[in-house]
Amino acid sequence: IQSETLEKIKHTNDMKELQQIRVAILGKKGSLTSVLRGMGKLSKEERPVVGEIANAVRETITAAIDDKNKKLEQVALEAQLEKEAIDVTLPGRPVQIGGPHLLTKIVEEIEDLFIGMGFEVREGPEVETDYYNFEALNLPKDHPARDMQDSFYITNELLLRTHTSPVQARTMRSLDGNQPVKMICPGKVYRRDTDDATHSHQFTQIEGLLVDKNVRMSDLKGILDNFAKKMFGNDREIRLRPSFFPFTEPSVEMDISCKVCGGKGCSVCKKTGWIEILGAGMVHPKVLEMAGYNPKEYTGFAFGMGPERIAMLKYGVDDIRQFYTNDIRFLKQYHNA
Ligand code: FA5
Repeated sequence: IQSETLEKIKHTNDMKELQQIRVAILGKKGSLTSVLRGMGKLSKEERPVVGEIANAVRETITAAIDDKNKKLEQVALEAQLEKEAIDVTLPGRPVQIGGPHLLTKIVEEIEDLFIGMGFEVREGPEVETDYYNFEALNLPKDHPARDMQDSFYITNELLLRTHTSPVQARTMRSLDGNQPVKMICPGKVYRRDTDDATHSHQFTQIEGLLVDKNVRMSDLKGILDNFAKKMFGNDREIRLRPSFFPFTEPSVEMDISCKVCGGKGCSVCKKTGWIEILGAGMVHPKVLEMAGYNPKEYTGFAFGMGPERIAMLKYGVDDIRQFYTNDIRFLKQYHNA
């Protein structure tokens, strides 16, 4: 047994095989184990002689297995170290540096501009009640102007807000009807619009609201003019067109001349030379009243703009879908803008 086993141990290079050898000889049913078990059948004289030999064989084999095991472990460790060696001379992988999304930057820029004019920044829920999205803004359930904004309804009374104007009503309601308001509210809005170069079913708006005693249309015009000049520079033209919103009276829309074509007409401005960027007007007396303000004492103006369109104008982006398709090549262009 001894010479045969030592030979096997010598020739194996595998830890599993070594373990098998150990089991075959020294295991419960191993050949040496059965010799030792069979000792009882031997005569008194034979027992110590065979016992001594068997023990010596066991010790020799155990030592040989342990020794081989250590050697195999050493070989395995060396192989692993070699495999995992780090080549410090290899060049490192370039780190991709991220940056804020162009839209985030524009919204922050607009916020800073209005904060500079004394406005505070507020927020409101994206899942809105029918009441705040429409009714509190003078759009009762059967009002035809509701058709102007096809909406994503969740239940009969809950919908994804179609504009940031409900935050006007929420802000006024949160006060006691006797405090001036000067706030802007940026946020996401949702409409069942068909996506094209200038329309997206989800986009951003920034609402503005100023309520105080003696607020006039000329105040609105002054603020909008200041905003447009700071945002686009003195060389860009703006125009106010009369418009209609149920929550403002009178209402206007502000257009700005198209930078891409210089006012001549292109696909961005649908060949008109102008792009509509915001709606505005004097807060309707009914809206003030529903929010707890006395319209004889308080007046106000409000506006709502689309920062995507503003970014498109400022940076000559020709498709609104670029903001939402996450093409890293597009986004990277504006990291240092
Ligand atoms: C409104 O949403 C009014 N709540 C704005 C308002 C506020 C008027 C306060 C008066 C007082 P309108 O639907 O026109 O208005 O949208 C306002 C702006 O959002 C538009 O000028 C445009 O810049 C942007 N906008 C509208 N629809 C889309 C769209 N589908 N994709 C991208 N931008 C859009």
